[in-house]
Amino acid sequence: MGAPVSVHPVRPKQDQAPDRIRGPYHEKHGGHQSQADRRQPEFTSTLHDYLNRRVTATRIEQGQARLARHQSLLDRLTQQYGVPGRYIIAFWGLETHYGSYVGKMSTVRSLATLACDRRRGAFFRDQLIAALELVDTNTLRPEQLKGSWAGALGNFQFLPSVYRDHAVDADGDGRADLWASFADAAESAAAFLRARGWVAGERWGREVVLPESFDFSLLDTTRSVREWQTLGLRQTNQRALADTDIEATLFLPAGRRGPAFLTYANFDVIMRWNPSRFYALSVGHLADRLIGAGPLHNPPPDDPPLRIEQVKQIQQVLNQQGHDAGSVDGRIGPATRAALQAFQTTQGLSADGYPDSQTLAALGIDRDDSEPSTRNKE
Ligand SMILES: [Ca+2]
Repeated sequence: MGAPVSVHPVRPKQDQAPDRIRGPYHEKHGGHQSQADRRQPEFTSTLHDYLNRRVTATRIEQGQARLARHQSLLDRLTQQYGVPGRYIIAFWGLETHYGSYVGKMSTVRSLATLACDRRRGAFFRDQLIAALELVDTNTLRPEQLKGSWAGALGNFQFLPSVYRDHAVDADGDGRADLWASFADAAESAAAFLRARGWVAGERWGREVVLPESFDFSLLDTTRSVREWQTLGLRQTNQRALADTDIEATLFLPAGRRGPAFLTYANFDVIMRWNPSRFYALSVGHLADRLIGAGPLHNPPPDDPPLRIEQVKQIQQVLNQQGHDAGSVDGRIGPATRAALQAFQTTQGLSADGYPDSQTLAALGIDRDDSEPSTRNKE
């Protein structure tokens, strides 16, 4: 066994995670599985579009109703696993819109096809074996092996190995049924999160505001909340941060014009479910909204998304100029952000590591090319 498997372990580790492995959405759009899997997205997604598609008024409203409906079960899970119910409901809402889209494709067929993939075949072969084990041990009936085109199962879209290792029979009927039994599904999600290190009594993180003049070299660094307070960070209502030694990382996913977040250990636990920081922000923000928090104080700017090809150009130019942006892969991850910061510093620009129009112009990259003709706005 290698590294512990996350619920969606095959997502690229980056901020702008395209939905390449999400079953229900792809099925809805009728994509043939292996084509959908191999298709490279043309555009990166912006935090603005990513959050607006996921943390919608409907999802908040329906989540609040479910949080109330399942309160006693969720209270028990909080006691037992340390994971508050709002997070369980937020994962449920984001994974399958509260059980509305669990997928109907044959898991065996999906995984057998993916097992032939050159890059990730071994991973999906393991998942196929895990799926067959679930039947062999009578955990599942063969006809239950239906889900997304990527083989994810049930209300929380567990991969078969996660189902095998973490599914719980909460209602005591002898089977862990992650479709029909919400108690089983919710307790399994809580058990998975605890197994991946969920810290009871801590939140995922919070939005903060930065002081007027801020040293952007502190981005992506980790220090105690008390130190961040000394450095001038405040709650969005300008109140002081908690006087605590809890370690927090400063994250500016959309540059200085967008929201700033301090993320705590549980943010990393959410990323062990799905290794995308945008996804983790969606879970945390939706969970907050379910208990009455308002929209983000600094909403992310509605910038046009960059083409993957443009990100590659950015990386090439940065590398040519001696700023190490890492491999030219079209993904803006930590190395590219750090290289952008170094470049911005040499240009006298605000070094927030975000490719805004000024930075793109300084890099000699034409922003106008990035405006898609039929941008999908919701
Ligand atoms: Ca059960």
